[in-house]
Amino acid sequence: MASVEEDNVLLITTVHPSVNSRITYHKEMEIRSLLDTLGVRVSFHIPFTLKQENPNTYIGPGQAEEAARIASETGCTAVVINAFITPREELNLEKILSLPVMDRENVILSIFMKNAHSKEAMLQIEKAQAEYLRPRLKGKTMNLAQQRGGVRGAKGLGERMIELDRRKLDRRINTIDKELEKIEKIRNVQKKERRGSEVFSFALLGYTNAGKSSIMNALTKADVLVEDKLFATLDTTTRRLRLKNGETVLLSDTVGFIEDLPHRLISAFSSTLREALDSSALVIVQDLESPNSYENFLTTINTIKELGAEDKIKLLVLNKVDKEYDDYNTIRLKNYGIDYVVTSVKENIGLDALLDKLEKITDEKETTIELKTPLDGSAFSKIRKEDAIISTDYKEDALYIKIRVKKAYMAYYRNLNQK
Ligand SMILES: Nc1nc2c(ncn2[C@@H]2O[C@H](COP(=O)(O)OP(=O)(O)OP(=O)(O)O)[C@@H](O)[C@H]2O)c(=O)[nH]1
Ligand SMILES: [Mg+2]
Repeated sequence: MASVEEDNVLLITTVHPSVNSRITYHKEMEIRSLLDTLGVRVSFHIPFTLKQENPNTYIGPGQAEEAARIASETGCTAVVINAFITPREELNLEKILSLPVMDRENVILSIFMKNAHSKEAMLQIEKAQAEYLRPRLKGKTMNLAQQRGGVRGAKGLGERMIELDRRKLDRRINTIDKELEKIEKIRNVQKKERRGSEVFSFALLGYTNAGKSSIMNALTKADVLVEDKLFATLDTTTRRLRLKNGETVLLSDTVGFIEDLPHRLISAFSSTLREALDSSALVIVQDLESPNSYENFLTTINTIKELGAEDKIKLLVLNKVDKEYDDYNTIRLKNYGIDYVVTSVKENIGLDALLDKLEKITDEKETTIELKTPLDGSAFSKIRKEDAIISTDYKEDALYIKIRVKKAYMAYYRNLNQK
């Protein structure tokens, strides 16, 4: 079995001539960090300029030949390409290179597989992997598939699935779907119970490695795994958080986003993500440290849109202010139009201000209150014009008025209640 030291990977990145060098550099750093998370060692990197994708080999045939030559000269045992390539392109490249080829989706799937702990996350990732592998089974020789084991983390993908044929894969996907349905049913019951209690809930969302779990731990004393690795968190964890005004809210930490998150994964994890997005408000965490902090933030915003949650109340947390950061990106983040707070979990900066903001958001939330008032209707003049009367009900003992009020005014209205 291959060890980390033996991994000897040729990394191919492709650059469109119009893309600026800062973004190109960031993308290279990101795939390197993804591979680092997998424990894969890159020994050689080729950046190819690519105007247009070749339908047979993704990169140009001449580039594929050049990569084959370099791979053989440097003794590489596998090739990673930082792009989503089709099964056909992959197969053709493997033939030219005589080495297993792993694309960006395979890298991300392998990280998810490595980091999944709960039964649900494991089922979700197994389904995504089975779907990824299904069109790739044809034409793969057993030998090549076994060689995939040469790339760490891809091992599971090659070894566990290869002896399965397509029909068996389909049956497995079916069984997984049923198991996931069962889990979702339980989740829906829990959700209903939570809704009934009208507890305000916040979801921490954002680019991977931004510090979501660190914030969760700092605010709730939860013991969620924090790691300087991408996709450390795959399961949603929810904890109670007591605000300074005494109110208890819920805070959820969940899976991070990345640019070009495989669609298969978004749909495999959609129920987990939806649960988070069902919260009353979204707390978007973005680290300032990344040279592409603004683009990363836009990826989060777009993923939230894709999941249909763009209308939720949002708060932006700009984390890791203790690190060096890019001024231009930071100004753009602050001017985006979402209320923000600047924090450092490491240096304990801004966490108190964050709690204040969360409190303010819960205060803005509207709720329904029923007042018991004197029958003479004198209470009407005391109802603020901003608050909507939903119903009035004259009963023998009192006039009952239902109104929608902001939480912040609950105490004011409670005082109007007839004793
Ligand atoms: N310097 C600095 N490091 C931080 C800060 N907050 C978090 N980190 C570090 O950043 C890394 C990632 O933190 P996590 O809390 O795991 O990030 P996450 O957003 O939950 O990441 P995923 O679950 O992988 O998506 C860890 O090494 C943390 O210790 C901060 O304010 N300053
Ligand atoms: Mg996390």
